[in-house]
Amino acid sequence: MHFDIITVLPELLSSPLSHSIMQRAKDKDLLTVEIHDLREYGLGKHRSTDDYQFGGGAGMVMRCEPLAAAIDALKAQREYDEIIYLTPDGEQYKQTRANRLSLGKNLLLICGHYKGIDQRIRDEYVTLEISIGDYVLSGGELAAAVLIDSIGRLLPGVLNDETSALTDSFQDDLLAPPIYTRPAEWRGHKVPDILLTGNFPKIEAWREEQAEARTQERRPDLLSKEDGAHG
Ligand code: 6GU
Repeated sequence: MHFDIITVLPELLSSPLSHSIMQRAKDKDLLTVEIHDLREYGLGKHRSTDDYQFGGGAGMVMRCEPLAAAIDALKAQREYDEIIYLTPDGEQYKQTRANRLSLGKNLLLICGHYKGIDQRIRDEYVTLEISIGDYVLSGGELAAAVLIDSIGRLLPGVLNDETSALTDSFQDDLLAPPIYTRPAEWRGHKVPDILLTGNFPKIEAWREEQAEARTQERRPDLLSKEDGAHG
């Protein structure tokens, strides 16, 4: 899968995507990420990419022309499954969306800064708008990294048995159960006996029960979802 990212802060994106699972996905060529500096399409001597808002108001807006030039250049090279704008007023990002996006081939991510991008770019090019939660970030870059990580780890061959996505929280609308490793007793706290029995059907049943209890306790909204696995 290939990601193109348009940003005014390319440095912010390279590091989070260069470790662990993401780096392995890239090394195996299962995931390719190209970061495009919007400044290269900026206007005039100063390569300007933003301007004041029409109608007044605090904060700068990212101009149409540099964004359009960057997007057009990329669209000439690739067919995109989605052109995504990362924005706090977008659709709230969920595992189901990550699952669906992971089936695509090419995604273009547009990171906004300042107050955001001119509405006309959204109208003209953007096919999907995503928010990663109800709080405001200074720009879309960290949100783009969240998308790439959450989608990248779902690509066939990226995870192994040890890191399998099938048992993740949210994958079946349940939070993950508690997990333990050695030692079997630490500061007087024992690992639940069931996990030491080797009785795998019983262990699986216990995990399911724990996952449901934890979800009931912390995220009851997941259990009452109409379209969820638990009705
Ligand atoms: Cl996608 N962008 C920004 N700037 N802030 C956010 C966000 C995105 N999602 C939540 N807050």
